[in-house]
Amino acid sequence: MKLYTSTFAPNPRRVTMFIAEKGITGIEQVMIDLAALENRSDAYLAKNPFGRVPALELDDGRVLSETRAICTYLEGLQPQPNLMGEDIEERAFIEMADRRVELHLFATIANCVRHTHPGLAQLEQPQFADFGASQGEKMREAARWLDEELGRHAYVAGERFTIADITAYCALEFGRGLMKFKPGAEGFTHLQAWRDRIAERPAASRN
Ligand SMILES: N[C@@H](CCC(=O)N[C@@H](CS)C(=O)NCC(=O)O)C(=O)O
Repeated sequence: MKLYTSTFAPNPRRVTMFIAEKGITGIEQVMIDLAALENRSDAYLAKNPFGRVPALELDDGRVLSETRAICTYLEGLQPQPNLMGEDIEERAFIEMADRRVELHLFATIANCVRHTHPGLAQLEQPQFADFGASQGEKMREAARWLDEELGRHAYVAGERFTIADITAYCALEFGRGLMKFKPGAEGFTHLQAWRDRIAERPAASRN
């Protein structure tokens, strides 16, 4: 299998962190240079018509895109350590947490960066600076929600590490780099403590 990925991009990082947590080996990584718009080349668009990374090319040539779908596939290939839920009930609650994080935290950080950062201008046209700024405010609402959640339990979806922690961590790291968002500095102490704990996991280092 081949994973089409890109340095510093948060969605590919979700997959590489998922792979590292599971200890999966043998997936070749193919770097797509977003700055050079390699993702908009005909060759890459033939693999993923939306021109986004990550994408996982299976050994039979089919290409799977969408981060969560790739993780679902990898979880099925190598079920342990389990990151997406052991039974239907746990799977549903982890999916709820993961989707909430993706839709309310990850997406608002991505939109804020894509619409306000000059470095993203060639990927996001047109950029709407006001929309980007308002997404930054909505991100703080999601951060407040997550901070409260993490005051009640140790991990995003409950008492154990799951895919929802990976999604939240990769979102916050992207926000830390490009929005200079530091949860602790804005009063989100549970979120900061959780982030610092996750950062110590070997899989959290760039892989
Ligand atoms: N919904 C997709 C989003 C993937 C995505 O937006 N990837 C970004 C990098 S983090 C990308 O490829 N950007 C290139 C572009 O905007 O042209 C997923 O879950 O994988």
